[in-house]
Amino acid sequence: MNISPAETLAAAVRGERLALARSLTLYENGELGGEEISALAQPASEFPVIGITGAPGVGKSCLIDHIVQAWSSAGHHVAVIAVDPTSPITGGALLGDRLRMSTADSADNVYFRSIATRRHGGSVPTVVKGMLAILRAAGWNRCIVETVGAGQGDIRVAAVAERIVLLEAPGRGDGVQAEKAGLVELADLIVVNKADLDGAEKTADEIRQALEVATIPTPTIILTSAITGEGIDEMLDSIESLEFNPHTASARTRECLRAMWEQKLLDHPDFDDLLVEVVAGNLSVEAALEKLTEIDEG
Ligand SMILES: Nc1nc2c(ncn2[C@@H]2O[C@H](COP(=O)(O)OP(=O)(O)OP(=O)(O)O)[C@@H](O)[C@H]2O)c(=O)[nH]1
Ligand SMILES: [Mg+2]
Repeated sequence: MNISPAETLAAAVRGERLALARSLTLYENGELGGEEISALAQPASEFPVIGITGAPGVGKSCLIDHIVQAWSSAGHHVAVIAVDPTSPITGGALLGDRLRMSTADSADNVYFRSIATRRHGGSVPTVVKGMLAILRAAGWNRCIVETVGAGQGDIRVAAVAERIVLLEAPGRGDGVQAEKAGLVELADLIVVNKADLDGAEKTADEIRQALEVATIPTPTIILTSAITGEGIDEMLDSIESLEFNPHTASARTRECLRAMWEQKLLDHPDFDDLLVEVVAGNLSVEAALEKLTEIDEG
């Protein structure tokens, strides 16, 4: 009756859905290590992981619902990881997502999972990366990561994806804000949702202008409405043919390296002890950093 984490993972890879849920939880809880995950065979020529990011409420979940429906009816195995910022305030939003996604999740070839950033803090990108590896090894050939695009941490989560779709909506006046957040330079595709509302064209223009000023190669900008269905097919076609872009790839890779570096620092066995020493005044921050980044040549 006692099934080991490794056996559970093996069952997940064989396609057992319950074992998949358990494996993801085991991994989230640190009971399945990075080595086991790295050892998983990843299917070759996989469709890129799509990150969907944008400010709260722009319609990420609604659009993902459309994508999930299209892909699952085309016979793909679609998995969605929703990274939930989970403050007491947005707790309701997660429930909303769950309800909205519930139709999709009941299909055999759709899998929905949310992860709470509250539990993982700075290690969210690493956790999401590991989960994606499990999902892919288990045959989920189309993976989506939904993440709220606001701060630096969110950018790092988005950077875990292999193509990034940045969502905007009219009337938020944050075309420039998104640029400041560094998200625009990661975007392979920009979608202005809520095109059924006034100002969507204006928002698209503002983004174009901001990109021109920043001299960033302008990605395709598409207007959609998750409500009326306008632009959805065009968005689906675009996602289908998102090419590898060296510019966004290097922006993504930079964020991934930063996230991994930070993780490495936090995981250092002496981290807590050094912290105590610095606080006690026995060590400078610089000296602590030097110790943490010393290269082990032994
Ligand atoms: N008018 C209009 N409303 C939309 C559209 N898409 C989504 N909404 C509404 O916008 C609200 C937020 O939609 P969500 O899909 O939950 O947005 P989200 O970006 O996933 O939100 P968070 O996950 O909380 O960041 C909901 O009330 C939707 O009904 C659209 O195209 N037009
Ligand atoms: Mg959402």
